[in-house]
Amino acid sequence: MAHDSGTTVRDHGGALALAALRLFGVDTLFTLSGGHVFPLYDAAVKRDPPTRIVDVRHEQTAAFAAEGHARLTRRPGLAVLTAGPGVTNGMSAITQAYFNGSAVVVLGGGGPQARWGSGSLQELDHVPMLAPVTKLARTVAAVEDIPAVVHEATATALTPHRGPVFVDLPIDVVFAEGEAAIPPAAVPAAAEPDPDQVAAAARLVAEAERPMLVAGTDVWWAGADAELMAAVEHLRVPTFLNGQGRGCLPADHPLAASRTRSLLKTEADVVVVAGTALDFRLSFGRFGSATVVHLVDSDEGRARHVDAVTVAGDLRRTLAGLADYDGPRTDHESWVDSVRDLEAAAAADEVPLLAAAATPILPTRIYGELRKRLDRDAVVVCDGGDFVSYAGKYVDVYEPGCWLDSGPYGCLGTGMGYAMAARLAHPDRQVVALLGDGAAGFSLMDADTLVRHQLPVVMVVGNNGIWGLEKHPMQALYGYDVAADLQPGCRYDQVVAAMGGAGETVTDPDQVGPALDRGLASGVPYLVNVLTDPADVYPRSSNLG
Ligand SMILES: Cc1ncc(C[n+]2csc(CCOP(=O)(O)OP(=O)(O)O)c2C)c(N)n1
Ligand SMILES: [Mg+2]
Repeated sequence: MAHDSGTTVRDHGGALALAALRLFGVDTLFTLSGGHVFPLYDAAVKRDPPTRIVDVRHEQTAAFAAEGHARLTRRPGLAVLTAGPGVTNGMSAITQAYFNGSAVVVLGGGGPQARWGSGSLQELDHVPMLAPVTKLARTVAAVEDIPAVVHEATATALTPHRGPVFVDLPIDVVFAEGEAAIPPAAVPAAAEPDPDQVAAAARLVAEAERPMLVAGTDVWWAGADAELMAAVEHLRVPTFLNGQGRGCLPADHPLAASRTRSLLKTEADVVVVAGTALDFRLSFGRFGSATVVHLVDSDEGRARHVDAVTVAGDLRRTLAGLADYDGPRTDHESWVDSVRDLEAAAAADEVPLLAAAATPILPTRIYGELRKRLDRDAVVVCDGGDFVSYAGKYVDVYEPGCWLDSGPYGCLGTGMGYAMAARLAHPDRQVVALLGDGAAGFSLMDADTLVRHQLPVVMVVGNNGIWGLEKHPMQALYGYDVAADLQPGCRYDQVVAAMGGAGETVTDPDQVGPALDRGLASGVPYLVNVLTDPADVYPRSSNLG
């Protein structure tokens, strides 16, 4: 039975919840089994159209997968977590979604309302824990209220500034039957930016001598990639991309920059930051003496710690306004040319590192081989420390929605969740998950989920046998390190093979490329375990994330 918007439905709570979500385009749920949430499974299987159930091995993977799915499809990602430990296991991933502004809906099972306080199995009041890391956290008290609450929560998740929401469904509420209307899926529009402020921001950029722009995650969520390109082409601004902004301007666009970040602090006189926070990744919004223009998707995005010329509202309209600017302007061509020359020189300097023949293998060699093999629309997932810092530097992104990193919360353990989300969102593309050996340990058991659900991805482990991003700094600070070593040469490929996938260990730099080829051609979850040099330290400078 299909549930149409506006129709009144009589059904159990699970069916009422999924009916409300279906109208927002939710067709997949990520979960790990628990009796408290059985009605949601029943609805997923028996109501029409069915909702795909991806059952994982740890709830953090379910919540990371829901976030990854949301970030790649720009539809709400759905995680269904059972009461108590199911919900608490999802907390880090939900928090990461909060920091990333990702539209994730978490439906939690809950202990029975009728016996609340008597010590039921897995009874925990989730809402006070979830409230600080969600846009909305609510317990539904009556089955008839489920569609309205789920609808309000989903619309809230999708409203800029986006973020996760949590709806608690007590077991006696979700198993009950009730009658309720399914509200139509109307997502409130983003606020209109003030046209005078948009014009003033455009003029600042147009009249600058050496403007630069950084575009981030919310540009992609706003669907504003075309407007971004039009704006920077019209105003002639060298542009960096970070987070989910990567690919909104193709890496080989003449105005795309990635290797000259230090110019933001040393040369730029106006820095425009669009759709991302002025956080540690952007030196807290301080760029030498440059005037900072901050384009944010909502009032909550206004930075309080730094003075910036801020325009709040729909980023599509704001960027379209920049593209329409027709006032006075300064010629930027020599500036654009000088940035392009510096970018080309920096890229030329990288060539020997990308081809390095050293043994143990340098991480840069892995990226050199990967760059030759990645399609323009490949989806790349990053989970780790130093190893994936190189990805930020050397993986060029050509299309929007092709990149999943952890974002400013920096939680390790995303790998398998993000990888399965990528494969589900893009069944026909290359999906490559780059994993530190430490990071891999958080989620590798969920390679089993990739196998069971036939979700082939290539995993590449930069296996330096250490928690490199912690070991090297501890050495630098204390002259010794502790709690920073892993098993050298550990056979993570055999872990995946044991679960029904495949893989291999690589120690010869000339075998990295052929191993990647075998992985990409295998059609199964395939782990390329590359033993890398533990002495290699990522050269840390300004980090745009
Ligand atoms: C859940 C979580 N625990 C701990 C950390 C702290 N941390 C950040 S990077 C890092 C080391 C990662 O090691 P690995 O994945 O092996 O990558 P490498 O730096 O060795 O390339 C650690 C432990 C974190 N960010 N998230
Ligand atoms: Mg490591």
